[in-house]
Formats: sequence, C-alpha cells, structure tokens
Amino acid sequence: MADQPPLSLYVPEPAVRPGDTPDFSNVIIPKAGSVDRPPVDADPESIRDLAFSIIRVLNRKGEAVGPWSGLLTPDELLEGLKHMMTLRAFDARMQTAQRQGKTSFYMQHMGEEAVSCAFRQALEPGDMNFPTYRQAGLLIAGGYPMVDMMNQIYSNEADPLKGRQLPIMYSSKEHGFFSISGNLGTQFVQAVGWAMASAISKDTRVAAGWIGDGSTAESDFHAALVFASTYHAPVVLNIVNNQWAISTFQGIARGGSGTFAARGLGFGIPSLRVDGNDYLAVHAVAKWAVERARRNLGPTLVEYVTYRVGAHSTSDDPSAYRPKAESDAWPLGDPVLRLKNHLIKLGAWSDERHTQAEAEILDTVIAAQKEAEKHGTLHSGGKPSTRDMFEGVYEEMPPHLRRQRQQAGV
Ligand SMILES: Cc1ncc(C[n+]2csc(CCOP(=O)(O)OP(=O)(O)O)c2C)c(N)n1
Ligand SMILES: [Mg+2]
Repeated sequence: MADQPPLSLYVPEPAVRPGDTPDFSNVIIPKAGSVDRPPVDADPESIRDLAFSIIRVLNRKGEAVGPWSGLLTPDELLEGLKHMMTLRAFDARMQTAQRQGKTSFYMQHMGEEAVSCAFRQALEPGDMNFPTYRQAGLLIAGGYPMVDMMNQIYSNEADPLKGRQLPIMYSSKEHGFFSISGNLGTQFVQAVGWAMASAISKDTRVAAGWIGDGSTAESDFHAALVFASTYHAPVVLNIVNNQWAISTFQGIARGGSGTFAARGLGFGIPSLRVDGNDYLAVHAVAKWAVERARRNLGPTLVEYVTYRVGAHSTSDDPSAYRPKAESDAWPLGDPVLRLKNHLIKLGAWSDERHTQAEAEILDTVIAAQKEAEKHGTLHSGGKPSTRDMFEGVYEEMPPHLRRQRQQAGV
C-alpha cells in the first residue's frame, strides 16, 4: 500500500466567511408554480424529485401561481399576514426586553415567520406539535395569549410554567403545543411516538415533529424515520433548514451533497422541499402532508428552505461567522413582504393599511407587555413561589418531595 496517497477526511466549509461577498449560487430556485402537485396517495417512488426541488407559489410579481395555489381566501391570507407581523413585533419587543435585563434569554424568528404561522393553519384542534424554540408562530397563530408567553419570558409570578422551563420554552396542551424539549432531536421521536399512540388508540389526531437543519445530525432524527416509516405513523416531520445551526453552516449536518428532504427517500417516506418564505407554499404543503397523515397514508418529511436573519439567540453574534449582509442576499426574500405584496396585488391590501396595521399590532404587543410587567420581570416584582416548585409534576406528591417541602418551610 506504500504507493497509495494517504487518506483524508472531507470537512464541509461554508462558501464565504465574514468580510466576503455573500454567495447563494448553490441554492437552485425553480420558478414559482413549476413543481407538480401529486395526489396525496401517490406512490413515494413516483415523486422522488419533490425532495430535490423547491415548491413555490408566489412569483416575483407577487402573484400566486401553479398547482399549489388557490387554497386560501384573501381574508385568510390577511389573517396570516397579521400573525407574521405580530410574531415579528413580539420578537422585537422581547429582544429589547432582554437587553434591558427584563429576561435572561430570548430567541427570535426573523425571516422564518411563515413556516410556523402557515403550518398552524393546516392543523385541526387536537393535533399536536412537538416544536423547537423557533416555532412560537404556532402559538401566535393558534391564539395562545401573548401575555402568557411574556409572563414566562419574564419568569414572573404569573409564569404559567412557574419557572421550570427556559424563558421561551413554552407549553400548552390546549393549543397543540407540546412542552419544548431543550434536547434537540427529541421532538422527532416524541412526535412519532405520540402519532403511533394516536393510531393505536384509534384516534383521528395527528402529530407534527419539528427539527432544525443542524439537529438532523442527531441519531434521534434517524430513529424517528425508522419508526415512522415502519408503522406508517400519522405524523408530519418538519425540517426547518434556516442555513445555520448557531455558527455551523447547514453543509456540516447535510454533508457535501443531496438535500435534507432526500434523507426521507431511503425510508420510502414522501419527502418534499418547500420555499419556507412563501406563506402560501408552506400552507399548501402542510395541508398536503396533514391530509396524508389524517387519511392514514403515513408520514411525510418536509424541508422548509429559509434563512435565519437574526442571531441564533441573545447570546450569539453572527458577525463572527458569516458576512454581515448575508441575509439581504438571501434569494427567497422576506416572508412578510412577499405576502404583503401579494395581498396588494389582489387588491385586498395597501401600503397605508399595512403601516396602520403595524402600528395597531405594536400597540397590542405593548399592551400585553404592560400587563405582563405588572406581574414582574426577571429582577423585579413577583416571582413564582418556592411552594410552586413542588407542585404540578406528580399527581400525588412522593414522600421525598413532601419532606423537602417541609425542610424549605413552604
Ligand atoms: C442534543 C442537543 N445538542 C446541542 C444543543 C445545543 N444547541 C442549541 S441550539 C443548537 C443549534 C441548532 O441548530 P438547528 O438544528 O439548525 O436549529 P436552529 O437553531 O437553526 O433553528 C445547538 C447545537 C442542544 N440544545 N441539544
Ligand atoms: Mg438551523
């Protein structure tokens, strides 16, 4: 073997680094309306190309085109626009609140608002999401009170989770939002397990699992695909490819070729890629996948192609690892602007009405914030009581906790 060149490993590298010109030439974007819409019971073998393309509805002129269009009325689209605008305004206020020391930690959704807001509209009451910290749009679009989210962010006396979770790790069974697990990847196995339980108990509710591009490298991702495909679990498996996993570019988890969606093909799972910044496309694909689950046709894997515009969290500074202007160069645009332009094109909206709606939404968010701050913020006002720490976990408190509570004198 002495005449063989030495072996070496391939280590994927991002195309550009801080100071370089952004380069998204590797993101191949098909024309809006150009990807087929197969029937939901299509043979997975016959739709393999959907894992390598990008389903898009809104074209550059703001028109909705092609076989995935036409599912939502102008009123429903307007509602969707307001959900995304609310999430964006909420994020901006909470980001500032963190800088003001009112909370320890916050994570924004900037640029990814369409993914969770539009997906939520494809579900029925009783369906269950297993989300990550980047899907608060499921709650905003699902009608969960903003003030409850803020109470948790502030860890105040009205925190619905009583200080047991990180500020943004919400939980609401009634809103189909399973407690966020901090250990990424677990959402996928939990969603598949919940979906299997729903089928075993002959229920009609379906589940949705959520994972980021980086987290698909966790073994839980693959284990979930094994169980979902073997038992045809009624679950939608969502991969949000926002190009970054903190400072790690998506090519590390994906490897040098293929797509995240294509990982489902080896399991025989119908796998689709969709423009994550196109509210209409996200909703149409979500509907397709949810219908498959509901009709007992089994799992669907969906990759949302999007971009994380903001920092990973309030503890992160992206200028250390990517060009400052990279988000401006992202070729799929801004989801809020794209839906706004579509509604203007339909004659259902205008710049003036948009500006007015922005002001009204900001007022609503500020009012919720004032209400939450009456109950305290991180360093001032009321806190969850020490007694609360012992409640709400066990139906009947075990003896060791009773002893500890006595020792704490509460
Ligand atoms: C099992 C596990 N490993 C590591 C972390 C630390 N961590 C938190 S967020 C994150 C990046 C995740 O990136 P991605 O999956 O792409 O999701 P995104 O934040 O982009 O939505 C990491 C590594 C974690 N929470 N859980
Ligand atoms: Mg990511």
